[in-house]
Amino acid sequence: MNQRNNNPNQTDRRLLTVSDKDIFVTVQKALLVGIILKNQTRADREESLKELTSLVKTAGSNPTIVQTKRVDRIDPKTFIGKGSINDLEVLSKANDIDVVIFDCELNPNQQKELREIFQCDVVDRTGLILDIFALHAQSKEANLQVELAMSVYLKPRLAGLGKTLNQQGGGIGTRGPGEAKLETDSRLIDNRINKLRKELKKIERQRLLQASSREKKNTPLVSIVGYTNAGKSTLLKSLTNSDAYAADELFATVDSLQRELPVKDVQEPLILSDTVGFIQNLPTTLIESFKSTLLVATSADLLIHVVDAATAIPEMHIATVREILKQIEVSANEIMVFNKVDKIDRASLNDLAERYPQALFISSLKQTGIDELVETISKEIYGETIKDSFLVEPKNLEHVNRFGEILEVKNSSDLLLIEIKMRSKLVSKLKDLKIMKDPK
Ligand SMILES: Nc1nc2c(ncn2[C@@H]2O[C@H](COP(=O)(O)OP(=O)(O)OP(=O)(O)O)[C@@H](O)[C@H]2O)c(=O)[nH]1
Ligand SMILES: [Mg+2]
Repeated sequence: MNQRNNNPNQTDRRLLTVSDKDIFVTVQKALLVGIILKNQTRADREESLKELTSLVKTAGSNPTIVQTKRVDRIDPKTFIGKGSINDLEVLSKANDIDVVIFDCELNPNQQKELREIFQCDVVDRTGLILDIFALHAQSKEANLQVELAMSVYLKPRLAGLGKTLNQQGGGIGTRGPGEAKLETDSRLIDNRINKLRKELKKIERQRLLQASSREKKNTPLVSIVGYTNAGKSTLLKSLTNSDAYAADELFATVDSLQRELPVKDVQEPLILSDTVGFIQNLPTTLIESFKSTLLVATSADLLIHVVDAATAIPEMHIATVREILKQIEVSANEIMVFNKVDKIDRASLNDLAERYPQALFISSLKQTGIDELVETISKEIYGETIKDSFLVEPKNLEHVNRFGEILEVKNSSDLLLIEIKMRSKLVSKLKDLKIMKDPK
């Protein structure tokens, strides 16, 4: 079963940061700092705060206070500027905050400066996302990839963390995936990064070999992609009756999982894969490290782009996913699928249908729209089901079976005349076998 252990002590073990004080608290009190940039709409702001809150909860901390700060110009020392920092410092002290989390990428110097100001741990968006990936990594491949991404992130920050690491033996970004402790010796971290890169290169080569053997066998690969929490794993489960892990957490899946999907009127199933979700400002170190896992998307013949129909900002989710797909050079066609339609009213559904006329609308949870989706995938890959007649040499009859259902066989001089029900895009494969269309 691909089910996570529900270790009751998990929150005690997995704190965002580790300090003397943390030993006595079960769930850390976090001060969340949302960042308002120029040109952001209200919906953008609200959704990104909701997203930050979910990230913090998924990481196992308690979002005790949520604040937003407007940033018109990035302050080189503190990112948000002195005035805003003073307000937050007061709040942090008054509420006995354990960790301050900024919804932006802080450079190592800013992070060091802010730690000194707040006198507690300061985490940025990248650190937070890496922490969740470390918490959720299951396979050896995902563990190596997360460790690589974390080591690259940690390397320039070691100087700022030095004292904390020596005194307390840990800190944000120092707890690797699983039970592994990250290398925190600045002299050794480069060796570890090189070793991880080599191991991952090996895995990538194996994956490329698998992809080319799949191509040789003509087995199509359909990859489910989309924003995190859109319902990708639930869709894979519902399409293939499999045991994928789905949960109301961000980045519940950080591996890739492949299952067979049978197709009507085609003998061989195609391969359907689920993989890691995307998010706004996904750390580039993660994208680079996850190259081998993301091969399921880069080598796919077709993408199913799952969008949460209930989000207030589908455009942003769609644009984010497309941008990342472009970055990792995915070129396959996509079927856009709005999921969770059971959560929205008819007016919102009509509105989405008008704005996205090519999209399909489903509920993976309530199993609505699933048959239509399977048929759309089948048509995209194999074409429509047709009935046609061909002239076949008797010795080739057994090959024909692989491409469709033979309805009738008649003798025609020294050839056989067959009537077959099959998918239209497979007809060219029959021609490759020199099986000729009946001229009549
Ligand atoms: N109401 C409703 N909830 C759904 C539907 N599909 C998925 N969900 C819920 O949405 C949450 C996320 O589902 P997942 O399948 O884990 O989403 P995912 O896209 O795989 O997420 P990550 O792996 O975290 O990126 C879970 O709580 C699901 O039960 C749906 O059609 N309707
Ligand atoms: Mg998932």
